[in-house]
Amino acid sequence: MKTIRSNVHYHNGNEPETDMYSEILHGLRQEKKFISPKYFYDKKGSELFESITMLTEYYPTRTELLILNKFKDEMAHAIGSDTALVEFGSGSSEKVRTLLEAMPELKEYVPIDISKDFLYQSARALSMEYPHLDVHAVSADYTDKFEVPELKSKRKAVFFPGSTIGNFEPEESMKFLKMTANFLRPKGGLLIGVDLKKDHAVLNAAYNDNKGITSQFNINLLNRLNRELLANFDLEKFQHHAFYHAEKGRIEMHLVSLINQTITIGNEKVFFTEGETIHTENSYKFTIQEFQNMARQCGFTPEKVWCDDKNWFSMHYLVV
Ligand code: AVJ
Repeated sequence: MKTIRSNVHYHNGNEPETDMYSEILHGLRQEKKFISPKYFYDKKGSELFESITMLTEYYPTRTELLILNKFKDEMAHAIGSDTALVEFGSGSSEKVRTLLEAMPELKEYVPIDISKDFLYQSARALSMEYPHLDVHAVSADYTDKFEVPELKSKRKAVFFPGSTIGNFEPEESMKFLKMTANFLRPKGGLLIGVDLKKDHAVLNAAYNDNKGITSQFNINLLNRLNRELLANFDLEKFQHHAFYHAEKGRIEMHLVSLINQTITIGNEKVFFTEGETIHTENSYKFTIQEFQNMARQCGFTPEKVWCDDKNWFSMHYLVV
């Protein structure tokens, strides 16, 4: 029998730290109730997000792909050869394919994601399309400490598209950037997608689409809690609310309770007054200067930034 050497390898980067029930209950016990946006992405939530990316009003995904496509050769050149490409939150590894087209000599790709099954399936598919690429799939929460396997390439570049950094609080962004700089040292770069400040009407429309998909995406979170944590939210009694908060430079998403109500979650009760909200997401927007200044404070040197013609979205290449 002939032995076939597979070019996909699986690694455990770290173990999930938090327990969903206690984390969510903790948020709902606060004066201002909140739930982390990471909980949006169950199967249905991931599908709804996919639909959001195709909406006319939701410009970020489409614009980022446009920038990637237009400047992929310059990006590949900035990253350089003999560099391993490490993607944080790789999901289906769809966006990286554009970059891979411009990097035919790339030897190693390291997708990191928290949803293990989906990661392994996507990594295997990709490894079959790129037989000369070593794919090291690492299941980990990349916002925590994690291990990656020993790599052959001289340096690493982290690919972090999607403006996911917008979901982090300013201090979390700083911590994340510092951790990433440490991960890349002694030498390496970060290619990151960052959504930009712009006309408030454009921002507001992107999170209040006509078809109500973003509303469904927000409300699906309650559906998930009902199913996975044995809660009894009445989905009709909460309403999607999203707006741009100019002073804070962020889109806020909330679920507004339409009446006074008590909900049960596991064995616990949570009371809502009419009009009270669960804050479910912040999506920070930056100017190019703001983002570069923050990155500098965390040990990066901005090397290059690419934008679309309207300056709605940016992709930065920063080095350590
Ligand atoms: C995936 C965090 C980039 O903030 O635009 C889309 C999530 N929320 N519509 C964003 C989201 C509502 C999205 N990110």
